[in-house]
Amino acid sequence: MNKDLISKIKIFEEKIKKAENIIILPHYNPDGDAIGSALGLYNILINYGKNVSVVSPTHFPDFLKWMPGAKKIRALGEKTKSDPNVFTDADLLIGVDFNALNRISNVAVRFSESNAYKILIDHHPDPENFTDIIFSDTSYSSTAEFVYEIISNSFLKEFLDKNVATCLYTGIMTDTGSFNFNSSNPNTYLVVAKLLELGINKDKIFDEVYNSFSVNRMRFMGHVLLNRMIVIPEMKTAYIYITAKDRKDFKEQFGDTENFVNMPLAIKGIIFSAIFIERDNFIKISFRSKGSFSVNDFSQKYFNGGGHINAAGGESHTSLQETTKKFVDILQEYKDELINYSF
Ligand SMILES: [Mn+2]
Repeated sequence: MNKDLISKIKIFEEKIKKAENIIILPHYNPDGDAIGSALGLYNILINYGKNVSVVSPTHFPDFLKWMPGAKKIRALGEKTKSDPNVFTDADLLIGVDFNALNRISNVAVRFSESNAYKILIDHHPDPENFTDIIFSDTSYSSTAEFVYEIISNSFLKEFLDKNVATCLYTGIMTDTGSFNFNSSNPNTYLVVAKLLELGINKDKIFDEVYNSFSVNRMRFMGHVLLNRMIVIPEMKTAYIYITAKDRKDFKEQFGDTENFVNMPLAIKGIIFSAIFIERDNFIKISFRSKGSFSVNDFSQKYFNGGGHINAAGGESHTSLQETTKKFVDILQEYKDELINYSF
């Protein structure tokens, strides 16, 4: 382990020991890695006897609600922008799985104004400097894997148990699409081996996360694949659009459109996929790619977003139709890069 990481872990240990009230924060609309990392830390700090809570800027998906500690998560909403008390009593804030203040939009101001000591643990590229220390390393599959690395090299190691391991495994599993991407680093499997030794039931975790759809969600998916997916084979690209009416017709529940964006990548020859969802005030966008084509760059440049090389988010404030037209027009500029992509 490098010196820098060792010295940061020392600070982490000191701050944990000293803290009287710790709040752990995932990003808004948290995914399995954000909640898994937050609850992994939460459970180990509970085991150590700390006063700790997880505050999520927004709701989190039902398929994560079985996780140990999930019922204790305080999920906020946009209204909390005006709640001055969110972090009042905390003397240590730990952000997980985000690299910029705007990823906790509705509590960003409260977070920066808080006098608490701030730690960030993340694996996204180019983190902003808004905490006292940053654990940032893109070589980890997931923030959960990084959290394991930190706690297993600290005094907290002795408080690792099955609950902690279950949460961290969920983070690694979901951020790698069950070890289909983001998971070429051997360290990921060394960590998974350690988590298995702690007694996790990996088959059950998979079942809880992935086999938990409602009938409506399955029919919604069928509709989307049949009627809302546009394939552009000469660009090795496919995209999906979802209208506000679609969401209403299929009684969309929070999290229902999760993973839709990955589906076109299952088509032979498709290496770039996008989804455009008509939300109440804007178009929510996600991008996925295979190999060398960077959706992080693509989204940063044209759709006010970012993320990782193969997975990124974005947004648009024009109509759904205009947004997809813009997307298709821009694609032309990337023709060579798309056709000559490499794994
Ligand atoms: Mn992550």
